[in-house]
Amino acid sequence: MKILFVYPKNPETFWSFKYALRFIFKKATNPPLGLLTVAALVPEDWEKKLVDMNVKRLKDKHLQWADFVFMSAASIQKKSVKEIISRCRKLGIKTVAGGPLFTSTPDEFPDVDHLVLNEAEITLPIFLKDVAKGCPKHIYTSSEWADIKTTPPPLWELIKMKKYAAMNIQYSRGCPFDCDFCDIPMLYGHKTRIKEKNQIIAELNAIYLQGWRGEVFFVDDNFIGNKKYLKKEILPAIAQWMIRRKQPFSFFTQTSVDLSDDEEFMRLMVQAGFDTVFVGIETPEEISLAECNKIQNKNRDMIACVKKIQRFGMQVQGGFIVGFDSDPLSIFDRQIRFIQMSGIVTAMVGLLSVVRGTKLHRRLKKENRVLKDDWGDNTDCSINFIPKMNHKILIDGYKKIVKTIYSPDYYYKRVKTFLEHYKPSQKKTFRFRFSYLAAFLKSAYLLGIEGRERFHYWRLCFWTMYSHPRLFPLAVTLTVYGFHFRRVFAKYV
Ligand code: B12
Ligand code: SF4
Repeated sequence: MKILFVYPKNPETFWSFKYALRFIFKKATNPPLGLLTVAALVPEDWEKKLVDMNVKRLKDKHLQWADFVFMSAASIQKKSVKEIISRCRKLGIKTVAGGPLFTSTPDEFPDVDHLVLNEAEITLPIFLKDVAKGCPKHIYTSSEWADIKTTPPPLWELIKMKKYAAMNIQYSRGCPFDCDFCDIPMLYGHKTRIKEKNQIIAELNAIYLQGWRGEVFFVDDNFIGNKKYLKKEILPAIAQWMIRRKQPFSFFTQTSVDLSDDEEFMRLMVQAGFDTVFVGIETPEEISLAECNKIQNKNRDMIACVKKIQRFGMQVQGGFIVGFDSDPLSIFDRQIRFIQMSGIVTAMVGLLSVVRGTKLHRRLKKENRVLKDDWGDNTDCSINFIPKMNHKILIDGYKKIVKTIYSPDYYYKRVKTFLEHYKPSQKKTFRFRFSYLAAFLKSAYLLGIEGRERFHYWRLCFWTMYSHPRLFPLAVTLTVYGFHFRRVFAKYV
């Protein structure tokens, strides 16, 4: 049997980093870990190929080679998914689809031959048995959660690692919190399910032996959902592995803000090689936090929490939302002030989006306020529900936030605020690579000569070289990120 794994195209968005990737000669941010995991669950003796459409073109000859095309996708890839399905139908090739997009909205894909939903560890073996019997069904679902201690390591050999900016690894699935706008509890459950220490070390080894050096993203929904085993086993084991392998990776992940409450845990993370965390801040407005049930952010000085994490050696990236029913008219200026003061350089500000399977969706559906399904991009200045605030005021306020915080003046000031506060681990040594030099030269030309931010760019470069020379590569990286963010938002504001 021949299986072609296809990962659909991502549009140009905040997280696509499309304009930044060009500086480092990469095609995409991350490989499709879901598909690589599914590939490892398919019988070993079946032939397998993978086309990630963010890296190369999907040709008809690729499709014609296959007996089945296996697709994985998130909502943002819907347009590309529809195109793949119609191409497969025209060519008479059977499609099998799974992953968050299909699990959340299966009814939107009647043309897929086999919808193998929820977690492949549970549903795929049943589908494969039916294929062997010659009677595969249209849809497979499950209400159970997989034990990821038995999940096999991803089939890395199906991709060319050098096309990507970072590799992925997953330690846990699920999140104990219950924010009303988030579909993680529906997709991956409330209980944090974890892998064993040996699995994680084996996965790190596999990535290392495949030749990867550089960033590795722990793609957990909330890395600190189950801290006990991390503290006792996983983080010390990773730290030792990193020493043995001479620090080949740097790690980043997603956590809730209560990370800042546990100093020992932050120290262990930094010792293991973590240097960046993404934190869902959402809003500095207490009543909006209460409205969306983001209890872990309530009644705390979030700027102090962010600064503490930075001081312990981790850059904080943040997610922010406007559009809650409780948001006052002052929310736009408050968000700008918060973001500037916190030194969160990568501030992903989005409009509230109502996603199927969430508590928010159920509430707004009852109130007849849901206009359509969400499409994944919460930065394109449109919304899929009727807001409490006047629609124009909300959209104009949103545009004001992103226009302000990504303007060269505010952006470069924020980078400086962050670098002044950030205390990277002493272990972190800079390894020279030609791609860095090329990226610097490219940035010097595009931002330092052609860009309208040229004055800010050189001022930051000289200031960093003089006062924080170790942070110079990071400063240049952040200038490149800024270039990407400005380009992405330029379409809308
Ligand atoms: C890493 C990640 C990213 C990375 C990289 C994406 C990539 N190429 O991998 C980055 C940071 C770029 C990113 C960005 C975004 N992401 Co994202 N991301 C994730 C995250 C945290 C991990 C993905 C992963 O690797 N999972 C590990 C694998 C093993 O899990 P899995 O993919 O679910 O696969 C399992 C099953 O789904 C199933 N399965 C999957 N595929 C298939 C295929 C077949 C054939 C079968 C049978 C089964 C199957 O079996 C697998 C094993 O159990 C997920 C959350 C999550 N826990 O998965 C969100 C998630 C996928 N992202 C999401 C979103 C919304 C986004 C953004 C749109 C956010 C934004 N507002 O901008 C952007 C889009 C950016 C863009 N590209 O344009 C949503 C998608 C929701 C949905 N219903 O579709 C998720 C689920 C998180 C969430 N709920 O908020 N993301
Ligand atoms: S903490 Fe993050 S992952 Fe967990 S429910 Fe809230 S938004 Fe979702």
